[in-house]
Amino acid sequence: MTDDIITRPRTRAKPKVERPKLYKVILLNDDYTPREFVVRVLKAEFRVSEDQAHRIMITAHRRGVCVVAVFTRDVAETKATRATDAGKAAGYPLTFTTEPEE
Ligand code: TYC
Repeated sequence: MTDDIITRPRTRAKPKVERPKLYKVILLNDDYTPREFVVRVLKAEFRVSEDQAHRIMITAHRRGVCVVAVFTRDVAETKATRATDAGKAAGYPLTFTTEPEE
């Protein structure tokens, strides 16, 4: 009876799951947007704490740019656009860009 055991050939393909490429959202410094406004936009769009938003804002202010967070491409682009539009709607040149991670 043991001779009748049929074993399935192990031919199942190894599932190939690609890790999606991640994109950085980058905050650019400018001379006009008030600091508190930058902090407010960071909190609203990126759901960071007051403390974290302040750190990100100050880093961009001092160094010219700061990486806010990384997301999949669609999410990064949507958030960067929404955050930039929030500044534009208030009359500020606040700018967020995206860039693929190395
Ligand atoms: N530099 C601006 C000011 O002095 C504040 C600011 C910080 C603006 C960071 C943009 O990404 C920015 N009012």
